[in-house]
Amino acid sequence: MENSNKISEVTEAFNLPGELKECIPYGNGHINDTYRLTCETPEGIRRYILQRMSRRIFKNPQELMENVSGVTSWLRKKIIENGGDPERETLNVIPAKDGKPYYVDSKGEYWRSYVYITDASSYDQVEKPEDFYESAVAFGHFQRMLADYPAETLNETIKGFHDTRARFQVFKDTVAKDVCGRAAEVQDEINFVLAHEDVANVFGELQDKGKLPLRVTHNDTKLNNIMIDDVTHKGICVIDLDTVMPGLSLNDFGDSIRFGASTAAEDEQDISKVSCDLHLFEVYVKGFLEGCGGALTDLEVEMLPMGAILMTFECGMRFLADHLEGDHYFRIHRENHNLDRARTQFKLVWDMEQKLSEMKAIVQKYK
Ligand code: ADP
Ligand code: GN1
Ligand code: MG
Repeated sequence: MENSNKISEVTEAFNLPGELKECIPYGNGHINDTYRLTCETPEGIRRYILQRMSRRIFKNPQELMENVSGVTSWLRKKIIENGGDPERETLNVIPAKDGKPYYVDSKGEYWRSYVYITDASSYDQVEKPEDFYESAVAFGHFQRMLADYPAETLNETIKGFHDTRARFQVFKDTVAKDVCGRAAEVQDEINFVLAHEDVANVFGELQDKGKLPLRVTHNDTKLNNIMIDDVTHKGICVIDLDTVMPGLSLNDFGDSIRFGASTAAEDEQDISKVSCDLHLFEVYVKGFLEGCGGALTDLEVEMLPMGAILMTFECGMRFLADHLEGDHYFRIHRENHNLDRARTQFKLVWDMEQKLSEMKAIVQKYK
């Protein structure tokens, strides 16, 4: 195994039971390096997740893990109060042998370990609408469980993560600098972004006027960040808590739509396959509003379709910016991978703009 010395240095740093039998790269996240560990113990097989946190992206992993520890302890308490199973319904941090919730290896890389959630799966595309509905309920419910979390104790793990207005300004600089000389080839995509400044600004402007509440939100609510129980098909556990921070419920809603209600994969190269499936949109609206349990304001509910457009636009702009900057942020697996991703997002934005009145009508049905 590549890095086997390093991996054994790391696995030995955590309090894992029995004998480590397997360590395999795991999952399809774009950010962290994830492994699944299998340990053999007298009581049977035990599995764990081991992750190297991206230092490039997360400038302060200690603060990040303070958030994760705080939020998972809070959820654990609430789950127990509600009669749930805290081993499966929240992430559980395995401390390092020194008691810290992370381990720093000899190269200065930060690692963490979680209990592996068994008999559950994360999906990269919706297979059954009912699963998408369950994920919506779970993401809405997640927000509700954190409604009274002391938001002031949360560290901002990525500054201005969903400040789309600020990201738009940074995007213009990125185009102007054009460090890789790629801008000329993607002028249509750049023009698409530049023509959408009003979209980039809309939530910032509403926030300036005090019209959108800050809530404790997940901020990365794509379908593969939720574990769906293999038997009950309930959205059992919200994972990938790196960006839990004060944010907008509209962004959590929107990010789920851009990923899960698309008729094609995020990196589909045949753009004609990409559109927003209004049935999946409807299923998600229903589940999310149920999961939020009536906590959203009238304006938040009204703006849900805009949330979908805005988060899809922001993500496309981020993919395109990363393509222009030389692919330093999102992990890529082929040439122009981030460009392909940006194109799917812009096709989706265009499609949702055509369908906006239908999306609004759907939201009215469930409010
Ligand atoms: P990234 O930030 O890179 O997306 P994630 O934390 O989302 O990293 O993990 C990547 C993948 O690993 C997830 O999509 C999921 O499939 C799997 N995974 C992560 N944590 C767990 C867990 N506790 N139990 C089971 N699978 C997990
Ligand atoms: C990243 O970590 P992952 O793969 O779940 C990214 C999200 C993007 C998403 C696009 C911390 O999510 O913001 O929407 O890729 N996470 C971070 O697929 O930047
Ligand atoms: Mg993830």
